[in-house]
Amino acid sequence: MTSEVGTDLRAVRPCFGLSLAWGCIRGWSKGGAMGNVGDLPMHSLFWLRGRGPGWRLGWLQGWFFGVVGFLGFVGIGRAALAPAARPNVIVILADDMGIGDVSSLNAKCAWKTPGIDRLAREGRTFTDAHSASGVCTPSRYTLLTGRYSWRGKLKSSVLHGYDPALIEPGRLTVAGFLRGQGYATGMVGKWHLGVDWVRTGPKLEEVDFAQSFGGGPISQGFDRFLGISASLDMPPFVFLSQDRSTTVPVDRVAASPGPKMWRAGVIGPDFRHEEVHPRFRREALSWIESRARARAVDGTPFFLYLALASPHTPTVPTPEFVGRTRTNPYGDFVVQVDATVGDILDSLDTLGISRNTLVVFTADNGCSPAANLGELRGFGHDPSAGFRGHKADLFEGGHRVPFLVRWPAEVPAGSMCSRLVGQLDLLATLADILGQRLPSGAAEDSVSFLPQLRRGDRARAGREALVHHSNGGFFALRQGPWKLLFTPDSGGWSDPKPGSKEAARLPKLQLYHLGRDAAERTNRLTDEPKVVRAMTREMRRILVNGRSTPGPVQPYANPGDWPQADPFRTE
Ligand SMILES: [Ca+2]
Repeated sequence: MTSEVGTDLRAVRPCFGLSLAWGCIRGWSKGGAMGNVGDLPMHSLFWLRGRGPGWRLGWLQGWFFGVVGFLGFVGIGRAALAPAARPNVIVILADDMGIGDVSSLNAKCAWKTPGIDRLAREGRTFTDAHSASGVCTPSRYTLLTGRYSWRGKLKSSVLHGYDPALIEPGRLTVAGFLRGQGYATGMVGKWHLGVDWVRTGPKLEEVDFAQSFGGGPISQGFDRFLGISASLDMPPFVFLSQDRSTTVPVDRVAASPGPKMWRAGVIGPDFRHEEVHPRFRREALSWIESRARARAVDGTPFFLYLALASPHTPTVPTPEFVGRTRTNPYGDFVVQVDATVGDILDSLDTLGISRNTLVVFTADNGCSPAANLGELRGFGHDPSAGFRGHKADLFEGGHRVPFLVRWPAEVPAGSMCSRLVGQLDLLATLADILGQRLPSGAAEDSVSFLPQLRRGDRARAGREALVHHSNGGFFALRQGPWKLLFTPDSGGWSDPKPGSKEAARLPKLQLYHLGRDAAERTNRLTDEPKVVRAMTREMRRILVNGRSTPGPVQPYANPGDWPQADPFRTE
């Protein structure tokens, strides 16, 4: 398999080379008669006046082909030699997995993750990388659009399986952008961004599953989709293929208790929760193989967004993984996720496309309490690796996630980066890789981390601030080592919870210096009033401008009832 960089461009380079050679010969043979080539070009037209038409035509042809040939030879040569040209892109997104669940990121991890660790060994590990939210839907919106989810209509919490589409029609997504660049785009897994079902009545489940739906992956830039509408614990329990359900569910399944927790709802005849992860794995491997073979023939690169529904609840590792970690079902399920990462890397090797395939592994938010954190502590395991809090929170455990990138053609193996990056930076980064400018109304909060991919901490350009968002719709701003939480509490599910008596006794804001206090224990609010004022101003600027990157102010959903944003909407 040879589908590496620039193959198609190299094929045309000899044409320009021939043009250059012919132009040189033709131009020199005619120009030589001038006796003084150095007179050109200022005097050339004047000098040509005394010559016959045939001579002039030959002379001009020579220079024309010479110049075109030279520019083509140099330009195409540069493009062909730039390994950044059109890598395949695979983004693997785990669901509810902590930074401490990866053995290369946590010396005390209670299990080994050889698949993800291979990415660390062969690529770059980002240690200060974040999902945009502590929960699924807003995190996924932001990853795909490069725009903070809270600028859209969802101001807190998540969608469910029957909710309408969240991504605005016409908004550029990573998939839409790459498709526009000639990529084949595929998604396998959990969408969780709403679809516009054909409804048969006002009740939640009154959906015509025989009809196609709008607003899903196929409407948002993906050529191919196989997956589920929301989390694996949320009905409807049906597989979706392209823009329709693969079956019409007629049965109902009762709610299941944890750790195999799912809600009651309709279920398709071909749907078993335990078989969802294996099916996503098979589908991803099969699509990668078919696209790799297609690229070898037609040069079309591919983008795969593999949005796993695991290790989120229901915690259903398949029999070969049950008991593997000797911890609990969550640990076994994490190891199954890791094995899938390893299988994908192996398949890239087999297909001969590892070198120019950019692979990202990350998670949509931190570990959930549903993993049974107390039980894991008994095994010496902390899914947040010492950071405070967990899924849903503004604390680091909510959104500081594993983020590893392997791209052998461009990224040094075994490298680290401690600079601040976010999943929302994917779109700007891919545009940067492809040398494209994004429209001003797209990816309003996305900053390229290509400099960090190449140079790590030595890179000059990079993200300077990042907004965090919680399940409760609360905000925090990160800037340099400082993190300002605009709440007295976690903003999510860990203590102190929003609205709790404990929170009511605390200062309204929390300021932490993550460089000295990564565990967010000492509130520096009263010590650093200037930092608090400056960061509050910055948060306001980011909100009211409708964007955080340079460019014209952009519209955003700014309803009257948005109490979490009130401190930033008024002077
Ligand atoms: Ca999640």
